[in-house]
Amino acid sequence: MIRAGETLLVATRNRGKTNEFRAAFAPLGIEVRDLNEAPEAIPDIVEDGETFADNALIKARIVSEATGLPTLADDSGLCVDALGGAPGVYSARYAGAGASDADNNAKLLRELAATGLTPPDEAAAAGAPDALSAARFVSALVLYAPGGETKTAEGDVRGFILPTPRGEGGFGYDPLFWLPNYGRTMAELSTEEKNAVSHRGEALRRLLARL
Ligand code: ITT
Repeated sequence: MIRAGETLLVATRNRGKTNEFRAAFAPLGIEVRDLNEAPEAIPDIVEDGETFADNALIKARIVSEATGLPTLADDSGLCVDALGGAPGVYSARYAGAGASDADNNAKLLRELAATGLTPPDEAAAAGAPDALSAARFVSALVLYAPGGETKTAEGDVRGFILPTPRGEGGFGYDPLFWLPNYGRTMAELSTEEKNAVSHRGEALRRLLARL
């Protein structure tokens, strides 16, 4: 569906995701372009699916049909144990439509404080005694080819939510998401390190194995 020397369109306006896809596809000789650079008119995309996979398919199909190009879409989010899996598919708009990453992170810390829960024992055992909850990042990927052929894959990574942000890299909730195996937050990793451990990196390796 996509070969070395070709350009892959990624159905995202999130430059953080684009950076990660660019780093992952460069060694394969595949250039990545996103919707911020798409000259074609792309219809409004309403992400009203109930699952990450539903929303990834919505994005990939709309953009592929509008452009006639094979299109990769990611739908992803953070599922926090102490919040019953929230914000989940609402991660991008947790603090409201148009919320910034800082707004979403602040809301996450407010909601966790409101639970009144004590830090989980597993966090202390993992080396983060002040962590507020265990959590999981999830990514669903859909590669949609003109004509309707699709390949799909999911990935996830477990970690803990810290009470204060750390690191300048990545995007979204990365500064609050601490990885026991690295002893660092996702925002303290390089793009290559993040791709090696992240939900999106895992989903992408699984997707490439299915091509
Ligand atoms: P597109 O729909 O244009 O791709 P988006 O940011 O709105 O961009 P999603 O609907 O998939 O994408 O929402 C994903 C949100 O989940 C994202 O905005 C972050 O808040 C969070 N998220 C997902 N992956 C993340 C990651 O690797 N690091 C930090 N936060 C992440």
